Amino acid sequence: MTSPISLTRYLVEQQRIQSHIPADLRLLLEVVARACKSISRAVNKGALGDVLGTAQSENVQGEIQKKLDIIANEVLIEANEWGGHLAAMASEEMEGIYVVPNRYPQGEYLLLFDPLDGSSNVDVNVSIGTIFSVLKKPDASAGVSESDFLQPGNRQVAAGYCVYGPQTTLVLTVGDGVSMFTLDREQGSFVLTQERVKIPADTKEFAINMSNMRHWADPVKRYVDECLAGSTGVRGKDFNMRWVASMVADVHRILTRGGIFLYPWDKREPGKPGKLRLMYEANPMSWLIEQAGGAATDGRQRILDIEPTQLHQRVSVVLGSRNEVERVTGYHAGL
Ligand code: AHM
Ligand code: MG
Repeated sequence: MTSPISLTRYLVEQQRIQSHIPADLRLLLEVVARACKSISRAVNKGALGDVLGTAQSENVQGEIQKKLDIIANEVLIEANEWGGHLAAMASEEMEGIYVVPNRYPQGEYLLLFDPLDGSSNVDVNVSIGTIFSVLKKPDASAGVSESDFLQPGNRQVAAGYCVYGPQTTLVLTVGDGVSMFTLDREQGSFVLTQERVKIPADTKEFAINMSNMRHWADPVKRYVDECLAGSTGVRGKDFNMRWVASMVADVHRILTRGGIFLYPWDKREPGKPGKLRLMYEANPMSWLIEQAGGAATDGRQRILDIEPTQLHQRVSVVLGSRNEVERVTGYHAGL
């Protein structure tokens, strides 16, 4: 019988045997995973832990924060600031970057996160998650600034998420495929439960918030209309629809059984490229999807090639099974 492989062992092997990651990055990922365990505990307590409901504050995007948004943000900052592997952090819930305080050594990595994605689902006990992305400081000079974070997603050195659902699952890439780890609560450790995750190129399942249909641009409307027409339409097959309203849960389903996820630009706020954030949501998820053989675009170009100009930049997102994403991207190009 082979013994289960813990996240720690997996990362040591990635470092030592495969030479995929340096020691500092391994430590960083271990600390992020530890923080996710803590967040998972808080999420699990629910009403017993006085963690449900809204806080009396708004984040930089003008969204009302949930208590758990703030708790998760603090857990991630406190866990990561002292280890010596990071120069700074950026979060969906903080206006500016968080530079590692002088009392701790500064490392060469930059950590970005959405501490609790899908937090509108917290109070109704539906899956939510933490999304993270790791970049390297572009140069070895002392000090760190916001502009150091403005690197395209193709420069990420690690990315992942932890979904807090019926199981707590950590999903990770360091550029060598996608691996999944399930939290063993008795042991208190993440255990490798799937390696080399692969998304089928074709699918019969799409995910989009249909209530926005009247606001969509024509290529998106055309794609969804064709899915809805089912076996009697041009696609010649029936489609199923799912929308959890937690990107982590929707992406996790797509990594597990395929599908396409769209959060497109729409006419409600024409000046805004989309709802989701490039640096905390779209980039890490796009890299995971590509590493599993899928594709991710903003409807026109590969998300990972977008040169960011702002930390909290928004973007349209089309990701998942390759052939479907290419179809939607083709419709935007007028094909
Ligand atoms: P959040 O980071 O503030 O939770 O917002 C992001 C979430 C995604 O997880 C999800 O895909 C989307 O917002 C749902 O949006 P909507 O409520 O418009 O369907
Ligand atoms: Mg989010």
